[in-house]
Amino acid sequence: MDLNPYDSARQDSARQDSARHDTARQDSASQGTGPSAVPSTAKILIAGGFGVGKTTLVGSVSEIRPLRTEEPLSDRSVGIDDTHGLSAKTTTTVAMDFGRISFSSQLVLYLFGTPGQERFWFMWDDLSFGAIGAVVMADTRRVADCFASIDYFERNDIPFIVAVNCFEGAPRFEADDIRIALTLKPEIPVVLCDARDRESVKKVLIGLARYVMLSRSQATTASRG
Ligand SMILES: Nc1nc2c(ncn2[C@@H]2O[C@H](COP(=O)(O)OP(=O)(O)OP(=O)(O)O)[C@@H](O)[C@H]2O)c(=O)[nH]1
Ligand SMILES: [Mg+2]
Repeated sequence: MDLNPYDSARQDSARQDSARHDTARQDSASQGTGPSAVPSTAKILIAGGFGVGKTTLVGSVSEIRPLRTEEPLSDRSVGIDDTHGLSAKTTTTVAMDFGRISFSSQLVLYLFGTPGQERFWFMWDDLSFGAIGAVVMADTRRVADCFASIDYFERNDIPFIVAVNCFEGAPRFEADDIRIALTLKPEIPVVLCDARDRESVKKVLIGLARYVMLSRSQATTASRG
């Protein structure tokens, strides 16, 4: 496991951010397109219960080699970590995942995958610092596992969408049925995805970006009275 991965990821991302902004400024200067061509960067959290596919999602969409902090599931986790339906799962995230994706030159998302197990939840406040929004992943075989993430983002006023990771053999439901099962507000998007598929994950992230922009513009309108 990398030592202090959060710090190193922050330093890496700050360095990359700075380099990218410089490049973008040079590009926009050379094209004469002005400061509006500088890409916006945003931090996104990928959350959800144990083994729902957070690390897989970050890895399948990241354009850089993702930072992972995986440790083997040992005998000590028997009876604690429910691996039902996850026979291929041999490791678990103990700190975070980190990846990056650019949508054209205008929007760069930094993806922070959270650890799924309760014993690592003390890190969530640090991980969520500065995040503009979150994807809460759900597995229909264990829907209740995402309640803790939903509660956390509702409590902290962080906009989120729900992405159902469609494992083979898991029951299929319509997005509306899942929204009801999770007692979500009607405006919160629920999307079905395959965490292993880059295009599918990109649609999830675009859905979140749209929802965050909509939430912000509604909040601005409301505050103007
Ligand atoms: N069949 C199938 N397997 C998947 C899918 N997504 C993830 N997996 C597998 O499911 C297991 C769990 O995936 P992870 O990405 O490690 O889950 P996680 O949410 O990061 O797990 P923790 O960090 O331990 O909470 C792995 O063995 C993946 O290969 C999927 O969409 N379909
Ligand atoms: Mg993980």
